[in-house]
Amino acid sequence: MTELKLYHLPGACSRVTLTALEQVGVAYADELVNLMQGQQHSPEYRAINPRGKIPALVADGKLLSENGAILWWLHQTWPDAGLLPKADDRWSEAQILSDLFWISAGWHPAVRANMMPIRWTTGDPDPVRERGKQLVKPLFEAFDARLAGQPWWFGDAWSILDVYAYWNYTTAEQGQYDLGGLDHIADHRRRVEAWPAFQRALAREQAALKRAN
Ligand SMILES: N[C@@H](CCC(=O)N[C@@H](CS)C(=O)NCC(=O)O)C(=O)O
Repeated sequence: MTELKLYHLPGACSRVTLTALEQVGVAYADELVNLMQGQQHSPEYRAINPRGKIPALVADGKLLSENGAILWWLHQTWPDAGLLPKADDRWSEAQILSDLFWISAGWHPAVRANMMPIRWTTGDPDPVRERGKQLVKPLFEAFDARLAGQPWWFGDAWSILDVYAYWNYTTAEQGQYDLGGLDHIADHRRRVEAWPAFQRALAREQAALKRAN
């Protein structure tokens, strides 16, 4: 059995990976990395993940970082967990990867400009936040339109990309992005929040917080 440990923080993008682990149903340990206190820069954490980011998954003592890579590895290792659709051929597999890259390398950084504008300027963060809002607007509108005809990212079946999309739009919302009028996203939000693995991930986050305090 692979020994797994996830480094994460409640509410951070590691919530997606945490939900994936819950969906897989495998045993894993977890440890909170307090980003607010700069723990990601500590020599102890850099020894675990030299990139200084969460999530970081340590599997049998070996590091795997980047949400997309962790999700892909979990999916490949436990293909029946339903994290992503099963591909019939190389082309469909590449299409799934394309969506995974898009959500983690396209949306995710755009949302960060919205949520943490101070990271992108040494001056006034307000124009950066405004620009962030402009950048994410078409992405959220396109997702809302996609959801008009289907409940989940890939159609009728839940996938971990639904949780990633949820993280993107709720994080933008925390960065003052108004999701008003995006009714399909509002419905999607309720569906994701009711998803059992997501609820277990939230409980796991709370447990980690309690241990850390
Ligand atoms: N591309 C990375 C981004 C990870 C990332 O930016 N994580 C944030 C938390 S959501 C982080 O560790 N921030 C700490 C920092 O940048 O100092 C991934 O998808 O895993």
